[in-house]
Amino acid sequence: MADLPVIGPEDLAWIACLFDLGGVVGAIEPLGNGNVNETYRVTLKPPGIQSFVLQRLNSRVFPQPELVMGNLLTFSDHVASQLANGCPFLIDRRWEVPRVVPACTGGKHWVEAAGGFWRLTSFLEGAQCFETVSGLAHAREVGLGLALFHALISDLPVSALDDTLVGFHITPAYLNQFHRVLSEQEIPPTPELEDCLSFVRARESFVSVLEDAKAAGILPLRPIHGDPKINNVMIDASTGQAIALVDLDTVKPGLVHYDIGDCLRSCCNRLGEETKEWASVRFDLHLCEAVLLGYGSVAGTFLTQQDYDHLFAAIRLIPFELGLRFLTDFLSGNPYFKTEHPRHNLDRALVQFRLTESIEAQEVEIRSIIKAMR
Ligand code: GN1
Ligand code: MG
Repeated sequence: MADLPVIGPEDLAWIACLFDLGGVVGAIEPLGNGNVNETYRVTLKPPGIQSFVLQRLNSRVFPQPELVMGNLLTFSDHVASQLANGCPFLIDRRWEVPRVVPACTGGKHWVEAAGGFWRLTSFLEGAQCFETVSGLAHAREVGLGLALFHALISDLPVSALDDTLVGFHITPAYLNQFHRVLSEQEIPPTPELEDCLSFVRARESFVSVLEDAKAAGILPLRPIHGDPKINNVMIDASTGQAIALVDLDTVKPGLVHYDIGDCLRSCCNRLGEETKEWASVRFDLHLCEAVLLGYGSVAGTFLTQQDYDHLFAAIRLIPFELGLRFLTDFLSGNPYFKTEHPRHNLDRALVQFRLTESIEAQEVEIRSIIKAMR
């Protein structure tokens, strides 16, 4: 990722104090391993009362961060009123939305400080997230959690949300960007890079499958999460139930197919997206079945026949798209995703392409799981 100003612990403490914390800052530690934003957990003194998530939004990725905050507030208000009115799916279930904490001055929910755009939300206590799925029950909860998330915003008009990340999940646009970068760069060829390039070339005609259906009015725009990977689904530590989806920067209009594809590419890869064993990556059908049955147990209320008809395409497309995004970033010198070493994004692309191949090889089985979820 291109350089943003480095922030020290003292800067973090005074930035946190610009928000209405209702207490004194005790500790601030890095949280999670997001590829785009910077995230910290802020704990108050004495510990154990309440903690918060402090984030610096990556303004190179989100050029209009105030619109991201606008979407977040619209989304939170909508879900809060759904919860207050009693949602039939949530009888006997805990469901939460992180609270967006106002800044102390200026009547806003963010601050611009130390060269960055910062916001603070409540940390969900008593809940955990995971980098890989622990088993079938967990997978089912992740699918169910995504469907609850979609159900709670299915009546929020997309016109209420801004497009905060133009081109996000528009695979043909990523392919165009890939071609542009490829024509401008001269990266020394390696067998792995050559494999990736031919992998992409062999699938070019398929990349517009969801966008074509959207343009034809077959698939409707809906409010979506945008990034419902496994570690964004919070699980209650005592019940094992999904209780929230976090990382809400990409809540905006889109296709639920992007979310379903993203959730499955993340959950059904038991080795995780950061594995170095890319040749061993497989798409796990048992986990896929558990996620889709969990999703389908709620989503029957809003999915149409056409939605079901495009699910397999989405499951295949989104890992391919992410591999293409990683590959393009590698070819461009890694300006977008944070990396730990120069070929990190190439390794990540190999994982997603291997997963795509495994999905293609199991098309018949995946289609029959989709049939059974209705
Ligand atoms: C990015 O930053 P993080 O890890 O929450 C990316 C997602 C990718 C994901 C892959 C805004 O999410 O689209 O699926 O990396 N977010 C954005 O791990 O591009
Ligand atoms: Mg994210």
